[in-house]
Amino acid sequence: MALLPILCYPDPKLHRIASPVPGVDASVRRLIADMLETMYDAKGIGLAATQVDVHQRLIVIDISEQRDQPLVLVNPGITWTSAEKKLNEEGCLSVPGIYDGVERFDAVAVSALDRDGKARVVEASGLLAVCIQHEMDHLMGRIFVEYLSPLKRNRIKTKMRKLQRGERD
Ligand code: K1U
Ligand code: ZN
Repeated sequence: MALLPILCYPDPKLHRIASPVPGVDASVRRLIADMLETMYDAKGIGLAATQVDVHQRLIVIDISEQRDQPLVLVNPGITWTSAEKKLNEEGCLSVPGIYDGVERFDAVAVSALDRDGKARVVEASGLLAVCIQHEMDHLMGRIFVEYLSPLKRNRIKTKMRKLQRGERD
C-alpha cells in the first residue's frame, strides 16, 4: 500500500470531471487500498479519486469512530434525495484548515459498485449523507468553497496560495 499525494485548492486538476470506472480489477482494488490508507493517514472521513489526481468515479468514506468501517463506492449515482436540506459544517483535505457551512440534502440514496464489483444501494442520512454529497461533488470537479460567497472564496484562494508558497498568513 502507499500514501498518495492530495491535490490542494486552487489546483485546476481538482476541477476535472471523472470518468466511470470500466471494471473493478486488481488495479482498481490497489487504488482503493491506497486511497483508504491516505484518508486514514490524513484523518479525513472521506476521499475522492479526483483528490489524488485519478479522474475516475471512485470514493472512499469512513465516518466510524473506530475507523474500521470503510465504505467504497465505485461509479456512485444518487437515486433519491430527501425533500429537506440542512446546513452543515464541512472541511476538505484539499482545502486544509478551512471549515464553513454548506447546505446539503438531509438524506440520499446512492447506487454504486462495492470493492468486489457487486452492485449495492446505500441509504444515508446525517454526516454520511453530507460526506457522500461532498465526495460526489469532487467527482464532478466541484469543491465545497464554490458554495461560499465570491468574497470568502477569493480570501480562501489567496490564503491557500500563500500557504503553498510557504508564506505566513
Ligand atoms: O473530501 C475530503 O476532502 C474529506 C473531507 C470530508 C468531509 C468532511 C466534513 C464534511 C463533509 C465532507 C474530510 O474528511 S475533512 C476533515 C474531517 O475529518 C472533518 C471536517 C469537518 C467535520 C467532520 C470531519
Ligand atoms: Zn473534499
